[in-house]
Amino acid sequence: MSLVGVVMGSKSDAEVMQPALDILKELGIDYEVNVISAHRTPEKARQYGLEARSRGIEVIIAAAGRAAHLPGVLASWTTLPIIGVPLAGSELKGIDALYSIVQMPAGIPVACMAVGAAGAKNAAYLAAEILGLKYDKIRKAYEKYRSALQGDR
Ligand code: RP5
Repeated sequence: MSLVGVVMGSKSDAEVMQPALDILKELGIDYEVNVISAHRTPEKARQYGLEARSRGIEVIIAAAGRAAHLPGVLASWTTLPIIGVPLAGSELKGIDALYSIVQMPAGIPVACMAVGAAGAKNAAYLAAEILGLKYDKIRKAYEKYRSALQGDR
């Protein structure tokens, strides 16, 4: 059963989000991937948010570019933690998506990562930290990764 739901606003977001999937796999975290647009397929976004918890999802990573309302819209339909990843690719190079995600009005939180690939990677690591509170296996896999960093540089 998938613990992490990775949602992206467009198929065109898949390449930059691949590192997140690679990291989740390396850490032994089951995940699912869906392309859902908050503006093109709003009903799908609503259903996803409403049903995610009952399907066993515990953390949602939501990535989008431009006026990136997907993380906030999903957050409006669920109380699961939402990790937003702002993506570049527009004329504004991700500043638009960054501001859209990081500037959620008070009351409905969305965690905002860095723009692009770094954000995709950190979204997976943050998901591991959250899930590690409950799952020892995930915490240990994540701690192993963190320990290995100490010999890197
Ligand atoms: C957002 O608009 C998506 O997340 C994507 O980053 C961007 C462009 O999407 P496409 O027009 O390439 O499908 O909704």
